Amino acid sequence: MTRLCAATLVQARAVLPAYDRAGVTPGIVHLGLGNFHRAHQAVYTDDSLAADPGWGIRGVSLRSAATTDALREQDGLYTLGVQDAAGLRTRVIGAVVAAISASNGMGPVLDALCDPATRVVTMTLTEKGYCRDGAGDLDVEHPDIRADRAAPGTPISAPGLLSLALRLRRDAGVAPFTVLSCDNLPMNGETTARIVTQMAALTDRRLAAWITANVAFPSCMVDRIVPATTEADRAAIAAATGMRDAMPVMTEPFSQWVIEDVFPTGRPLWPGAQMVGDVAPFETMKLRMLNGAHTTLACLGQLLGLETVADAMGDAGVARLVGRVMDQAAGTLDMPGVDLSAYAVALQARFRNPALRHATAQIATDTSQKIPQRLLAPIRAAREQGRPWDALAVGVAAWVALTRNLPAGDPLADTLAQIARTHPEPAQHAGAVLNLSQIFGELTQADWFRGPVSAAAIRIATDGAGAVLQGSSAPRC
Ligand code: CS2
Repeated sequence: MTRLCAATLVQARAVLPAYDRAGVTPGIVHLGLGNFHRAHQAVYTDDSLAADPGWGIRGVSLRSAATTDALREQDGLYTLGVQDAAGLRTRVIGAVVAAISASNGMGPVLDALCDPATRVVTMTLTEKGYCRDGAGDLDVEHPDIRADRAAPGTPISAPGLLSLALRLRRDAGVAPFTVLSCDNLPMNGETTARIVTQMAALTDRRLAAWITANVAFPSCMVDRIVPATTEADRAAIAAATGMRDAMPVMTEPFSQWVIEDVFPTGRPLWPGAQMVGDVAPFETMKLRMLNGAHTTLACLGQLLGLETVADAMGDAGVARLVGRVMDQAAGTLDMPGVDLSAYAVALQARFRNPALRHATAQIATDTSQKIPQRLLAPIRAAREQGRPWDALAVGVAAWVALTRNLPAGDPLADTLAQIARTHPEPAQHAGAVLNLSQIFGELTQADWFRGPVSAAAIRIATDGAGAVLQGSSAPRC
């Protein structure tokens, strides 16, 4: 079967780029060339290129070369498969004009970042890529940050790379780029600004001040469900398009991007994105209602042996709890004019999408990094407002129970494995996990929180996750 690439593009049975790719020039560098970026920001950018071809994306993989190697063989082209009960729609995305891996050295990455044509740097690093400590500041003891402090000219962390690129641009008299974090972090713009300036300050205080004065870090809320691609997905794309594509991405019809419109160096049109003055309410809504429910459902799904989100939603007890998580999260929000019940109904329909095989194991990855913004923040808010939070507590308890057998990969995996080894008894285990201040902060000392969460975790460990899914046996808060 013919491989998708520039020369064969016209043969693909799919919607093709609506612009002449030869005329596209790079304007964006994206750090973290994973599936999410390719199904989200790259699609909005693809929609912009007919009107303004100056915003091609140079995509960077910071860790592995597998994605960039495969994309280079396809001249950056890949198929987007949009799936729901109605079937599969395919479209070839042409916005990625170069694919660069950092695994063979940062030179080419720095060249792209320092190119004056690069006016916007977007990133999807996942939560752990920001190297934050429990308070949300740069973790100066993080192994990557320690390495970058010792050798700032050859960074391996994203904060180190951005801080060096901004220094090189300042020294060369080139205007800085705008930095747009597209990760599921609260105040992702502010968070990125903080870690990058703190990184700069470790070696050059004047650079930190220059960044604060000159670099824009808008926040944004991103939303689209994008499962990891499977062999079956590749086969389905090949059957639909008639082309072999090593790098297709499957997703849902829904897509949302809410962006704080602060781009002193310009930006693509990004049709369909919502440009706003303050992203925070959208971000909080999505983190608590969608991602909080996702994390709860993923941990329960893992405990119950339910492989995908749709499978988990097919379990009446899990589905009921997911609805209650969304209700309780919604109760903590202040969103005048937004119908949060309708939002919850729409989210549950998206979770039930029978065509998407979104693995609960995928969402359960790195949960230690996700729990604070997704579940602890709404628990704190609900408690302050005197609202119920027992369903939110089940999500935390499910994770605590899950860490008794956590697969490797979580940044806290070693610590959690040691706790599981040294505290085999469920009550002691829950107590020791809830002592982790880098996750739970002041909640480590709060009996009102520890009591119900450890009761539910003990129940799960002794009687199984099904035991906390009956409404009456959920912890009383
Ligand atoms: C998920 C998100 O993997 C996860 O943690 O909760 O990737 C989720 O699918 C997206 O945020 C949806 O926009």
